[in-house]
Amino acid sequence: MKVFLISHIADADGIMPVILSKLVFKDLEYKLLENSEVEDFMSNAFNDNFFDKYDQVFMTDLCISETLAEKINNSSFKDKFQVLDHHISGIELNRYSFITVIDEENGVKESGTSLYYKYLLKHYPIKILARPSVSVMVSLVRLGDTWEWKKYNREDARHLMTILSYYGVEKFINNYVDFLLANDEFYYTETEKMLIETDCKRMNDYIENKKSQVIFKEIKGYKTGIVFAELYRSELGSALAEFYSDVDLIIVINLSRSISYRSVKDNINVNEFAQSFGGKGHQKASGSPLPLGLKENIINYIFGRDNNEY
Ligand SMILES: [Mn+2]
Repeated sequence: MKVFLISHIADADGIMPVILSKLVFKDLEYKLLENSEVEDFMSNAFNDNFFDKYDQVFMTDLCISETLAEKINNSSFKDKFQVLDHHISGIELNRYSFITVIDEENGVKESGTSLYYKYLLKHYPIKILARPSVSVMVSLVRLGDTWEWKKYNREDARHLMTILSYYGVEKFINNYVDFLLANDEFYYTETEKMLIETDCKRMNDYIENKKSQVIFKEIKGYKTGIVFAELYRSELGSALAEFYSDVDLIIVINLSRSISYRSVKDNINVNEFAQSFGGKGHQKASGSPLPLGLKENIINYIFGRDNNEY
């Protein structure tokens, strides 16, 4: 069986489905994408009949637009396509047989990885999937991605993100495929533990430093705190949202990637806020793409002025 997987490039929750797929399917190809790239990739692939050569196509931790879902629903592609996502912004798409969006079930927050794992256990119940090393790693990814690790004090769940950022995507995948094939129990190696400890200190320093760089601004009636940062986006956003308790939400602008929105307030829905800027996500954590032409505008702003304007 030939399988194609499309998943989210941004974090462990998007990468873990590749690892699980490699354990289950011999003939696998995959594509990791940013949220902003999904629509183009999928419409092109769909229009070019790219998926014809595959028996099954999965999409995890990402979702497609309603327009594309409608098109797929009117084609035979829907019979071999399965979307498994946990971003609440796509919840209405559950009416399509090939789309499953679950944000939370029975009080447990789901993630792309946890939904995919359940799907694989049900449809491809091979032995290795039931190994504690696999199920523990899946639950660590879920705890880390949904921030439930905070509720249960599971710092070790966030460490997977640290390892991912050091290893990079390809090495992370290869490393953990080998690890899960070889080990019944999940653990961090001595080298990884050292890395985690060093990185933790670096992250705390980074966050501490960013606290003084926050720019406060009211946007669409919300009190926001804005910061430019490329590293530790989630932790930074969340730490700043807690630290500056008078702001409604924190905006982290990563000029290399995208914009993140974080809040710790019950009455604030950053998914709605993100949607008004072309983004999406969860109630307390969302993102939106960088506007087109932003980098060019910045360059022009810096270098495009006349001499006497400096
Ligand atoms: Mn996710």
